[in-house]
Amino acid sequence: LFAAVELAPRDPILGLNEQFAADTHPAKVNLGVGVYFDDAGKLPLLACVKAAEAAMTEAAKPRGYLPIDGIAAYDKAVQGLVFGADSAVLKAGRVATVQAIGGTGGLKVGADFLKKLNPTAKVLISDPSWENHRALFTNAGFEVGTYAYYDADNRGVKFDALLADLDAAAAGTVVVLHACCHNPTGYDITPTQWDQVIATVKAKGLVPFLDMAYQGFGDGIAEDGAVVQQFLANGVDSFFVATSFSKSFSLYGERVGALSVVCADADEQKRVLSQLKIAIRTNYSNPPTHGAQMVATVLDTPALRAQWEEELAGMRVRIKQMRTLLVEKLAAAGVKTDFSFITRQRGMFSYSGLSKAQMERLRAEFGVYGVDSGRICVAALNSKNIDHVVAAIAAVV
Ligand code: PLP
Ligand code: TYF
Repeated sequence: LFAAVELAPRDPILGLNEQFAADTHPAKVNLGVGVYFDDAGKLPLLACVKAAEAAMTEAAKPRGYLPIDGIAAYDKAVQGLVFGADSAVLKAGRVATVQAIGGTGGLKVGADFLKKLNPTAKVLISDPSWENHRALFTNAGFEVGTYAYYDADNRGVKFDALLADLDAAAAGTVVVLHACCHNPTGYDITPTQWDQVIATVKAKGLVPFLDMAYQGFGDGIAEDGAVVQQFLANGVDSFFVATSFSKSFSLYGERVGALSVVCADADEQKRVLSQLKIAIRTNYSNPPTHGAQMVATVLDTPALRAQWEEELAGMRVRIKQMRTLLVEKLAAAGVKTDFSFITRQRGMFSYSGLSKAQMERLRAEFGVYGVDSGRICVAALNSKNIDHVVAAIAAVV
């Protein structure tokens, strides 16, 4: 039966983890996968999560099936975070939100729903984007193209080309947009540029699908979510938002995410929600309890929520410190290339501008693991490993 099955390529990012684990270099550093580590190099277990979990254990509940769209309090908390608790679209009952298996699950439920709704639509993702965007939408049956994004020469976003590509897209095209902290480049567009994107989306009848996997890692929870407010303020009456708490709650393995679909009115919302539930039911029936219950508990308990905001701010600030330190130490090491662009990038990643050959040397000679594209996870740098990383980069540039 399986004689003709071909060996699939490894995920270019997750595959690096295996290679890293097998590396015997004494000072090896994993800057490959997008995971936040604290200054001790440890994956944090947030105190707010620990407290929520302890409370849940104390009041241990039996584990029945959840509703198809998940825990109601969780969905409501997600809506508050993404749209603002007092948002007019929420009051009008215009948003359908479902709990999902990570941000990836939110994207997939949205993709399946969109495919049924408009089978001939195309999908555009940024060039480059998170590789799974292409794979996931392709697997859902879409033809996936790209819109211009990274400007290697000027270290930023090719904004005119981006706008031209959106302008040339057919009506109904699904446009996947990184709400903040663009993965992999680290370059975001400005609020003024968002206004232009929104105007084009409206004029051309495109379908915006915001992927918000890093809310709170750019400038703050509300600041990073401001793009959603901009879509609403500009009267975009239908769009998608995928939410992930993998990073912001350091709950990678619990698979906590959501999909929210903004609809034109409450009647549309009911019909859309019913279709999202079909997509969920035919994929995995209903979501798991534990992670979402922890997140709902944190978001709904004022003291825990305050603690979460503080802990998230701590991660955000530490990443920014590592960016500054990396730039300073590279200059101090005598590196002539100007790496100051690293402090203009946001979120977990930096497109370092290093070539595939240089990334391979970093790995082979120094045990420093980044992605072949030159992407490094700044959130995995710390005060102990940064000197080794700097020495390695200095040696290969
Ligand atoms: N979208 C982007 C841009 C990401 O970087 C990630 C990272 O994992 C995801 C979605 C998926 O998030 P999750 O791990 O919650 O599925
Ligand atoms: O880009 C990253 O590193 C994270 C983690 O198939 C990730 O988003 C990477 C690859 C993948 C799933 C998650």
